Amino acid sequence: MDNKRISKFLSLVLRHKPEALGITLDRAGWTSVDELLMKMQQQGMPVDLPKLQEVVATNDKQRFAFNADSTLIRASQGHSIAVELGLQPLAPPPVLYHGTATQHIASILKEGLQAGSRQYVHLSADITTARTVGQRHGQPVILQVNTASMHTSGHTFYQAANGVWLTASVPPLFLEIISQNR
Ligand code: HQG
Repeated sequence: MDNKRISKFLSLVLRHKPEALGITLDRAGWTSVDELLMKMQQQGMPVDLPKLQEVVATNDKQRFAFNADSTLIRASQGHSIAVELGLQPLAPPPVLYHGTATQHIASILKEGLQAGSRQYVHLSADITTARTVGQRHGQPVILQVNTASMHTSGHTFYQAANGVWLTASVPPLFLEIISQNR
């Protein structure tokens, strides 16, 4: 099993469907490393601890994290199941970016950015990352989010362990299209 497939499988069970592997996550999203590896081996995915450590360390978006003594693992963001990541509210940089695709724009400009099936709306610190996120959905469109005004208006922001910015929703008032097909 290559690292990318292992990462995709971890995203599935640590963010969305732990029951697919027969594991449970605690309130903060952590699960036992030993149990995860045992259940994966039982289901024909022979991943050992060094391999898991390599996948976590080399993951392109640092999607996963171990606890201090490496007995537990969780996804750093992206959950659709309710977990309390224990993130502290943090003042965002003055602007952040959200990459989406053309087919979502009309709805976004009307309703704002909604978390949908995930816990939070995901925002990027740079345009390049936002474009990559948008490309996953189709022809990318980059929205600039006026996070300074949002923060002043009382919206709460968090930064996940991997640097992704999270907030509950973004009203249309704070959005501006800055790039389409550029
Ligand atoms: C759009 C990946 C219509 C939103 C990425 C997006 C990210 C609306 C899609 C992370 C809308 C949701 C998250 C509205 C938002 N009307 N469409 N009102 N509000 N949308 O995948 O932000 O590789 O749940 O623009 O890199 O694309 O999985 O969110 O197009 O960091 O680690 O609805 O997932 O990371 O799509 O991606 P998603 P996202 P990973």
